[in-house]
Amino acid sequence: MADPWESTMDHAVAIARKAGETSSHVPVCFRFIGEESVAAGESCILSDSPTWIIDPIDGTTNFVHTHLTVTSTLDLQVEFGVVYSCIEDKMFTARRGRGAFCNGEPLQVSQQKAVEQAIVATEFGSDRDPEVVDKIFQSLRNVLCLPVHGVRGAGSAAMNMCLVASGCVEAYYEIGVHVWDVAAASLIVSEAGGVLMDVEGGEVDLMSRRIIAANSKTVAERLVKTIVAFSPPRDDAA
Ligand code: LIP
Repeated sequence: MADPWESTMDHAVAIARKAGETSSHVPVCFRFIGEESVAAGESCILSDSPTWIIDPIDGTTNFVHTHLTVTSTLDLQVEFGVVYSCIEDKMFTARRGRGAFCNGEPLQVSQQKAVEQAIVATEFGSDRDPEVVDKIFQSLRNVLCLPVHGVRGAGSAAMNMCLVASGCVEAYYEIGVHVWDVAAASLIVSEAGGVLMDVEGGEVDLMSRRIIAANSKTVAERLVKTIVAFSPPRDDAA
């Protein structure tokens, strides 16, 4: 079996070389966006330079409490995405147009489109503002009462999205995530046949901190009608 990590790195190097060729031998400059660098005051703005979007640990609360799932996520301008579930030793990878894999095995989203039969994943996030918490609970109540078959949460945005890609859950939504939580897994979901949507419908914007990842447009659109939308400050706000 091909080593997905090795081919991912080969691809990164190929992109860097190509960028170098087309820029009159100006050295390629990789940029980084990460939870820790942004917390330290660095920019979260995407440019034309190849950019690694990195979250060393997604699911920090799980990690601190020695709970189940902890993931590391990497992404390069959504050309490819890597999510590593270190507790389970599962490496999720995707390259644009080349499919999504878990430990080298192809991933496919669930074919279940009846929302009443769906498992929906979500998280409570980290914002403890009572007004925000109220909206999160209103959405949760609405989703439960659709009704859906069940609601789950892995404690990691990236892991929830990999569960969508694996066909274990039909959808995941959250308002309050960051670009480094979801960028890599967004490609894994779409390469596994899933769809990404904003919580008010339309195209997802990874800097907007709002996301629906679903197995189908049908399920995503049912969630759009159900979620109480709000807009946290964008990741790329100046
Ligand atoms: C967290 C996510 C979690 C989400 C939080 C937060 P962290 O990331 O994994 O699912 O609810 O909003 O973004 O802080 O563990 O990297």
